[in-house]
Amino acid sequence: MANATGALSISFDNGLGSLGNAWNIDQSVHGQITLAGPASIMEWAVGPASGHGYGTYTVQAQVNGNQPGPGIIFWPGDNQWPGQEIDLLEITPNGSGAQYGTLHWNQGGDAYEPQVFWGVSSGVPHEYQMIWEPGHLTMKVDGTVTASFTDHVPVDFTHGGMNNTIGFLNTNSHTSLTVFQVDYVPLGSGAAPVVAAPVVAAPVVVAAAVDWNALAAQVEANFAATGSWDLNAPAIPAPPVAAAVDWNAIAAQVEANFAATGSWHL
Ligand SMILES: [Ca+2]
Repeated sequence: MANATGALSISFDNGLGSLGNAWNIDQSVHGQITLAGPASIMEWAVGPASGHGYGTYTVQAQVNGNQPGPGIIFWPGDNQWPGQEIDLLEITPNGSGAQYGTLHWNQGGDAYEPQVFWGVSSGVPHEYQMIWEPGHLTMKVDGTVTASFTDHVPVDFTHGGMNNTIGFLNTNSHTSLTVFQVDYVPLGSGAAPVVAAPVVAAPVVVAAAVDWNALAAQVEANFAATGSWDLNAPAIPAPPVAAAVDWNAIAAQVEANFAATGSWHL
């Protein structure tokens, strides 16, 4: 649970912590949760202060399968989409099982930048980490930087923008996601005093809850319409900014970039 400094630690030894918006979660194994088939769990997103801001998010998790379905999702605190969605894990649709991260923003519609986590395999546990700082979003898997974003990085609530809530999703009967541990440490905590994030009262009404069933249906409808598995791109019309992702082209681009620069970033 969150402590006075705003840090968060959920071991699943004593329930679901702040992940109060849960649906179809398997808690049969002590100390972990599994999303098998359609399932979702997230913190309540009821306003821009919901969730957390700048800092380090660490998730111990394992995905099984090589199709789109599992997701580590940081949902916009205000529950509005298109918007400030950040995905720390999804699986590409090309059958390779490649994992990737995505930064979304609203630019008259959904716009997004995906980055492939090259060489990260499903079927084994990994430590997924996101470091959200002013102007820079970094993703790591098992301590290695796998994605780095410097454009369209959102501003957190404390600094005049919006927070994101922690969530996990699975939309595919051929995939699963098991989460062992979730930790969040605010930026600068332990080094300098930080401004405590405003406390949002627990909602009594469930009206603002994300309709994950609708999201899952939207994903499939969107794929049928656009050929893109992007989680939340509107099915009709196609996003005005973001075109369907050509994963083969991205992979080629990544390799070319690495050959040219020694960096795996796009
Ligand atoms: Ca645990």
